[in-house]
Amino acid sequence: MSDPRPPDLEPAGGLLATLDLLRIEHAGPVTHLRLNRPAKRNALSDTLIVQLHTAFVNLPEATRAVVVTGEGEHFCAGLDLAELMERDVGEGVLHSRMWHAAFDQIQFGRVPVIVVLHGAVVGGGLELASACHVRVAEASAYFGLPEGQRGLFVGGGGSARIPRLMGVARMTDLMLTGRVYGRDEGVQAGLAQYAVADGEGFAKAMELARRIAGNAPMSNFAVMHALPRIADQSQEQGLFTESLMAAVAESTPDAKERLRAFLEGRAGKVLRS
Ligand code: 1HE
Repeated sequence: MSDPRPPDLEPAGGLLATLDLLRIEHAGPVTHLRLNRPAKRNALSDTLIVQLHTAFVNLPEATRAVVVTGEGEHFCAGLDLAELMERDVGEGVLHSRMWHAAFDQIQFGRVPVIVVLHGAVVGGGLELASACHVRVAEASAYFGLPEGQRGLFVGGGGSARIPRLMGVARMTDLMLTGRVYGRDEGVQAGLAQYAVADGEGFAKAMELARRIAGNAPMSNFAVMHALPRIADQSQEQGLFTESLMAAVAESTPDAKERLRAFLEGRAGKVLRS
């Protein structure tokens, strides 16, 4: 993935700078987090999973959105298969729970996450992508769930998250047959919301992240935390949850100032761009 770097990107300091399998930079309110294990196609080793968890728990206070990318020719080759050989049942459960903790921190963390997908987005790589909120797919991206071929099952939250994007039937097909979706098929199936040319994913993601970072934090929180939970509730319970969340969001000083700005002609209109 080419990377037209915005001039204001600065390397992270402190704890985030010590995470050697990630490269983390800040551009104002946007934090860019890059999987940095290209020699192994960004395969998700235990250390990389722990570092992802650490990074998302320790985002700077000023961060309002995160962009995730992968270094090298592929976004992510999934689970590091070299680490799998000697695990027993108990260790297997704990390993999966470690992935859940890390990916939950992405989906249900403090700020929205935009991910750029290119090359292989397979197995645990697709599980990681599905924990993010907005997915931008470059033309080279392809999607697969080769767990069946490897004698495995998804363990990083994929069975809960991926069917919510593409449906159980499509995921079943990918897992049983080893079918691989190209970028356009993936977008059509709901695996990504934006399709861009090769090399344009980072710029698109930064543009989206800056827009998202400009929203009221409570509105972003509601979208991240209330929306998926309401989707899992009955309509009756969902409507009640919605009322509570709506009242919280609109009562913030931020919301009141934004409404005032619109009514006084100081805020942008909703126009087709
Ligand atoms: C790896 C991994 C990996 C590459 N674990 N080492 N995931 C998979 O079944 C996908 C397996 N990987 C591949 O199919 C291919 O590597 C790719 C299509 C992603 C990339 O192909 P290519 O030709 O660019 O690279 P390569 O030559 O295959 O790999 C380069 C190196 O990365 C090589 O190591 P080297 O030491 O010989 O240089 C590979 O062994 C290594 N590598 N992928 C470990 N995945 C929570 S449950 C989740 C379950 C899953 O994710 S299952 C799916 C696993």
